[in-house]
Amino acid sequence: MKRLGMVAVCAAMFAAPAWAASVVVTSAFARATLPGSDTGVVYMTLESDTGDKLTGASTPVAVSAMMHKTSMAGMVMSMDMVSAIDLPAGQKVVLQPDQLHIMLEGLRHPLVKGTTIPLQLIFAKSPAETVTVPVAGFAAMTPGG
Ligand SMILES: [Cu+2]
Repeated sequence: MKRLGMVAVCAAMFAAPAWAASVVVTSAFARATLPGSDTGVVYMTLESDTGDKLTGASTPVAVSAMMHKTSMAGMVMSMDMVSAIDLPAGQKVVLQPDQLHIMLEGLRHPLVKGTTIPLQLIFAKSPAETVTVPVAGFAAMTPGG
């Protein structure tokens, strides 16, 4: 009996890192699109206990979902594609207006305030996660905006 107990404990210990490796996603929201626009944007807060990278995203509602970083060069605002977003262990990484964001291009339908869209996030180490992203106002700065 005692030996069986030990086996169970070891199995639990080996299983633990798989749970710890998942990335916690909070405060996700998309902005409602304006008439005629087929481009959307998604923001969220990501936190990994162990350190990870966001390496990609996809959604059935758009042809592509890419990671962008907005930067200012003088008075000119530009967006650069980033291949990955680093998630340092235990640190909250915030994707927010005028900074990092996920750009949805080729929307298959408008994003309407009060609805939700599914977004799959792909990580370097953690298993992919699908989050349900609420659509907020077209100029929202927060999920409730
Ligand atoms: Cu962008």
